[in-house]
Amino acid sequence: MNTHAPMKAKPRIGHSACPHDCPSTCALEVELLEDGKIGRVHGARDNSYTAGVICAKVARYADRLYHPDRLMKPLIRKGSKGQGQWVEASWEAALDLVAEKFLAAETKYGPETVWPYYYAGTMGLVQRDSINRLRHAKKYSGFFGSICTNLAWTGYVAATGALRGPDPREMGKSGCIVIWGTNAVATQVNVMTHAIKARKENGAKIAVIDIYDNPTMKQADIKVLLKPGTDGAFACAVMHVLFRDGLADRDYLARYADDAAGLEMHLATRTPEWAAAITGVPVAEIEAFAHLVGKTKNTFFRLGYGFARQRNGAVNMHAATSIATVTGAWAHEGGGAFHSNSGIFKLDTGLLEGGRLRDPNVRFLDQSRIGRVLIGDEEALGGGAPVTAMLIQNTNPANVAPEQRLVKQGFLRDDLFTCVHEQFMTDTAELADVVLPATQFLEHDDIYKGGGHQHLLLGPKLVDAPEGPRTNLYVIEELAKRLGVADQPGFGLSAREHIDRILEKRDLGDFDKFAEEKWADLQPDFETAHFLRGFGHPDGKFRFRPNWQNAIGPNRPPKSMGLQGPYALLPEFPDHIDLIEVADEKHPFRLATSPARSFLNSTFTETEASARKEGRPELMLHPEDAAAFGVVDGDRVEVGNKRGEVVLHARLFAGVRRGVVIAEGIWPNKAHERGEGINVLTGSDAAAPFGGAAFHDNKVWIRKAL
Ligand SMILES: Nc1nc2c(c(=O)[nH]1)N[C@H]1C(S)=C(S)[C@@H](COP(=O)(O)OP(=O)(O)OC[C@H]3O[C@@H](n4cnc5c(=O)[nH]c(N)nc54)[C@H](O)[C@@H]3O)O[C@H]1N2
Ligand SMILES: Nc1nc2c(c(=O)[nH]1)N[C@H]1C(S)=C(S)[C@@H](COP(=O)(O)OP(=O)(O)OC[C@H]3O[C@@H](n4cnc5c(=O)[nH]c(N)nc54)[C@H](O)[C@@H]3O)O[C@H]1N2
Ligand code: SF4
Ligand SMILES: [Mo]
Repeated sequence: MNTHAPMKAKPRIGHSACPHDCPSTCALEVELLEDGKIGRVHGARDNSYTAGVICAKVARYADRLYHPDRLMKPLIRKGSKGQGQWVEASWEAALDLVAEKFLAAETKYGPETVWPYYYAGTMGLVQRDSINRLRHAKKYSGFFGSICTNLAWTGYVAATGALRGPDPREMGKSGCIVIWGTNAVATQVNVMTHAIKARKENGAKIAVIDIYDNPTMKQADIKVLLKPGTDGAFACAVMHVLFRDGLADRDYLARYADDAAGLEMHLATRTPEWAAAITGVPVAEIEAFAHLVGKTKNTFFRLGYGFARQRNGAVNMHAATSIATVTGAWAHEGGGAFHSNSGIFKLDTGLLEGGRLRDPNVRFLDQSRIGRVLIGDEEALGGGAPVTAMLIQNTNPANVAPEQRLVKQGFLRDDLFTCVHEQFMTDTAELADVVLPATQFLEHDDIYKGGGHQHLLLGPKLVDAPEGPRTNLYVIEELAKRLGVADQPGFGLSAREHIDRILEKRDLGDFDKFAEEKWADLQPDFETAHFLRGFGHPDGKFRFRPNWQNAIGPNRPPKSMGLQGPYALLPEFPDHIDLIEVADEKHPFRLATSPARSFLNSTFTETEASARKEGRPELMLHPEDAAAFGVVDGDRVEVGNKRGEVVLHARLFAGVRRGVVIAEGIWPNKAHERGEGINVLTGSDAAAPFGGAAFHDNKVWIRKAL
């Protein structure tokens, strides 16, 4: 007989996937409470990559789902733009107004005047990418998504010819893990799970290469603290030492590389002394690192995005990847260079995205250059019609895009009509004409690909949305009806039907199968993943000499767009190239705008726990640099360059090189004095070879704020 008080019933568990723009794409277990609400969110223990671990911000998802500031009603602007005055409207009335404005704009300037603008606030294929179907059906302006992955992917693919790599779970078996330019503790926590497993179980060494002693470097056995934008120089010197000291795998090179002899000759002058002067890393540390990775053949190079957010980022990514080829690491279990597995999934999303409706003559506009597009810059517009109408989903460009002053100036134009579909009143929503409330991921069906692993995961609807918010798919479908394209292929299907079709085309079953099995592991076999049957280029060889002009890349914009950085300046072999904003007398500091642990881009800035943990917008600077300005901890400092200036609070921090400053997190603009955020300082110029934003590459001046 049970004499104890009745135990509280264990909550039911719903299975899902994290929808956020994070390479970890965690498999989630969501507590479903009896009142229809969610409790805590946990990482799925039986998913071999997530392995039970998720970040703190998603564990507390209830804070975001039931947030009192969540948007609940369609809103139509009253008064002038950005004044914060709205009238509530019915969905019918709001959608009618959007359609009417889009049709009027089209009548005046042609369809390219409408620019659907979206990004990865949700990574769900259905809710994120359905906007493309509407865009193609209506021949609206194209969207070149350059803001995040372009430089990194281009550099990696220039080397390997494919966007995939060794199974990231192999990290657990590596002898050495090099975490390069990714603050994994903050930005993709599962990398740490597997790296630390290797340290515990095999005594593996963890090396971290970054520009400040961030939470990831704090956990490292070997810390390489280099100057921003100098990873190419570091990689060259490491390879120089590998050749010099007999640690290059010459048999592997003969078989798998395009021009090892040429590389060796080129590197003759790229000595550790040469690199030490450029990178700030002492010769002995460069040599020790080279010996470590040269002798530990099963070294796993885990290459992140951050170090590619420099104007020479593609070259640096290519150079870092090259080390694994010189040591022959690829041939070993637990070895090789991994950046992203995005290329393994090969899903046919043609119906979802309206591929067949696409007109190749329609112009493309660059996501990162939205400021210039909106202020009517001829070059950014490709000489075509002005943009006078926008639909924005899952992104917050007034906060996250570079050249923020131009972006805001553009959104404030009276002849621009903007509809923002959002979960919260973001900086961008505040500048809109119509704001539509969006569901959150637990309230709709979708399917997600892992970037940092190999699972395709289902995220089914687990709870009912409150009255008000509607899905992205709903908005696209309702606009399609009003804009006269609802009879085109791909329209009229539910999210579940889209998921069924995508899965069936790849022989992966259907929605119901995934609801049962939760995910599918699509990791290619060992030989393929390690490129043992050859790299992705036609001749199967790794490219030490990439053809930058014709570099292939999953992100390559249409040639007609004419968008290219100064590719002619890119080097023939891995090298250091000063395409970056080199510090000068007027701008003695180099600023990186690195991610904050408790935010995810502009998301979670609204949740109290995250904002409390992050404190306030700060500038981390070396105590000796601070002293030179008479700045003490907590002082207000003004940071500026030709693009503008912002005020931040100084945080003295010895874990950064002199001359380098770090501002963590994309705080809302309104969290700053003057209502202007950190992206006032970042540039939108297209980096070589073909675009991408260099968020961590800014020369700035600093002064004590008055
Ligand atoms: N908590 C949290 N998680 C996130 C995000 C977030 O904002 N917050 N953002 C998400 C998104 S959209 C993405 S794309 C990923 C990105 O995640 P990561 O791949 O980690 O890339 P970043 O966060 O841009 O930068 C990583 C590190 O690179 C460093 N870095 C900057 N310049 C250089 C350089 O020249 N050389 C070297 N070696 N290091 C450099 C930065 O200081 C930072 O510590 O993270 C995702 N996850
Ligand atoms: N200074 C600086 N700027 C940066 C970066 C940096 O490192 N430094 N990183 C850059 C990078 S890598 C990226 S990827 C960008 C990302 O920047 P954003 O694209 O703004 O990224 P998120 O904050 O992930 O998502 C934006 C919005 O999507 C909304 N959202 C989420 N799910 C849904 C949905 O289902 N429907 C709708 N309608 N909305 C939804 C969220 O509420 C959120 O406001 O920022 C870039 N900007
Ligand atoms: S934000 Fe990243 S680490 Fe956190 S739960 Fe989502 S996928 Fe996992
Ligand atoms: Mo990103």
